[in-house]
Amino acid sequence: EGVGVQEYTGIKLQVLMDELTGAEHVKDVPVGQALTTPEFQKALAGRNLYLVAGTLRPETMYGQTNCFAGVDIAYGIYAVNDKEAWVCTPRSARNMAFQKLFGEPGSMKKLGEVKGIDLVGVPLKAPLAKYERVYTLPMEGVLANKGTGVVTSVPCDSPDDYITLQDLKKKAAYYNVQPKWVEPFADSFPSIIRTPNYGDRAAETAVKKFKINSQKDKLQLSEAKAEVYKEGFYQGTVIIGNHAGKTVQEAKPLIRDELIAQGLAFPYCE
Ligand code: A2H
Repeated sequence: EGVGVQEYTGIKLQVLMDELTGAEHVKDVPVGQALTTPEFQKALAGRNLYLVAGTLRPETMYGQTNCFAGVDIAYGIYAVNDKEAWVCTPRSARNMAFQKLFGEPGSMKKLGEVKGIDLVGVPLKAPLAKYERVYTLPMEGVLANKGTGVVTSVPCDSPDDYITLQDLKKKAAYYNVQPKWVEPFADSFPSIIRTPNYGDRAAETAVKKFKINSQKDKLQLSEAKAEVYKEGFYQGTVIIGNHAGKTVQEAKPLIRDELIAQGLAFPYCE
């Protein structure tokens, strides 16, 4: 671990609460039950609920296809103000409290708890994503002690996200994951960044180049990640959205600032 401060962007993915109880959902696969209990709804008191994902690549948010949670991770649900509550690890919530994200420095109000497994299938509205709704899916590699413990998935530019989504597409019924939570997204995701050596789908190119077959190929994955990161950051051009044509280095702070100004994201450090 380096000594520097890691500057994340917290991305707010809004839980589509109305849909959790709606007919749209598969009745024999109950979803988000911990979030629909009368007790929790009472504590939530009409606030909008968000899964907050920590990312280092805010400029890729156009390419979000889903959100990842760790099935065994214990998340807390914290009031931000009267209008919002956030789902994240207790560790990150403490950091957020000291970064004054919940009002007075250090102040925190916990409304409830939820295990990652209970978030699988929860529908979300992801900022800048082309899809009206994306779903929460399980990922083995989510670390409880990094970021918020919630990872937003960009298969176009993250080898981890790409291979996990492909794994889930192959493995039907893994943690009750439904095909409709995965299939519409796994191959038809949009391209965000053009690179000279890895094309417009850098993560997919790298996964093939390094012969990665599943999430278990950890060594090749870390090489692929490093390559894609370098390629995108130093040589990438954004090809979507209102900063299309700018280099990644130019566009990144602009897109980040816009997301923050629109209340769709926040700065988070650790
Ligand atoms: B990145 P660093 Cl497009 N567990 O966001 C595992 N991974 C986590 C995490 C956790 N608790 N919290 C965040 N991350 C991921 C986008 C992205 C990311 C792209 C490409 C590369 C990339 C979309 N996922 O990261 O160890 C998040 O994924 C490559 C490293 O603090 C976050 O940024 O450097 C990144 O890891 C933070 O990793």
